[in-house]
Amino acid sequence: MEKGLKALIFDVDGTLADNEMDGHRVAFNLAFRAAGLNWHWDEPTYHRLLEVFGGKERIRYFVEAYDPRFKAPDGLDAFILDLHKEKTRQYMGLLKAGALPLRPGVERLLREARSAGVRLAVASTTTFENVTLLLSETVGEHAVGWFDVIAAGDVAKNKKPAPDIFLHALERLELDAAECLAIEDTEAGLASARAAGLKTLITVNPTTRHEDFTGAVLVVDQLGEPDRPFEVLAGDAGGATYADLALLRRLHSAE
Ligand code: XBP
Repeated sequence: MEKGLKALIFDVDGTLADNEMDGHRVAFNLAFRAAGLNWHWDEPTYHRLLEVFGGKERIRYFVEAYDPRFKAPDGLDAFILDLHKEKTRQYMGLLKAGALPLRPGVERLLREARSAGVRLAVASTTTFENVTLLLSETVGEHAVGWFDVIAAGDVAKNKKPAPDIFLHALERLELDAAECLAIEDTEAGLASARAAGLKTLITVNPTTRHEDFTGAVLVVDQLGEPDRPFEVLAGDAGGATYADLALLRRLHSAE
């Protein structure tokens, strides 16, 4: 039996904001410089590193793959924790400077869902405070309260593409996967959401456009606005030109 759409579960990085290359990457590099390291992640390098989800996991992978002889004075775990704290501080500085706006259609869709009584949640790999600050710096502090659940960072043991973070969000929403729709921007995010049983809409960004999104209910280049139509990359938008709740309900109820 078809269940109605009760909640939208959003990924954050790349989905709410196009913030990987100009946000997280920049913050990692600023943290490396502040720590006196000669590491620098240029765009092609970061593109490859994006296969590893989670900032701390990404740093660890980088050390092992690119600088295996690196020795941290008090051990690698403590070093990564400190370096990642500095990266979060730098990233929050970029958010406060207004460097990272929301993607087209995001705020409109959040408002529409709220006024229709469709609940909102986040399932993200990034640090919790990065999510709340992104919302308060873009929409306003009140927007944090729009979300019933912000599942973020290390609350999930296994990061995407494992389903843990979406399962955690569903548990806290006290909803079945069949009552929700996920919105993601990456192949790993799609795999994570689908493994949790969620139908998933994909809004690609330049970094993820060429990934494999087989299994998504629709793939578009952005959520779009009435005066800024999206491009449909895969699936059937039924003539819609932007993602509103009517389209999301149709996608959710389709077999
Ligand atoms: C994106 C990520 C994050 C950020 C870095 O995950 O992998 O790790 O790049 O954030 P998602 P932190 O698409 O699930 O939001 O450094 O705070 O981990």
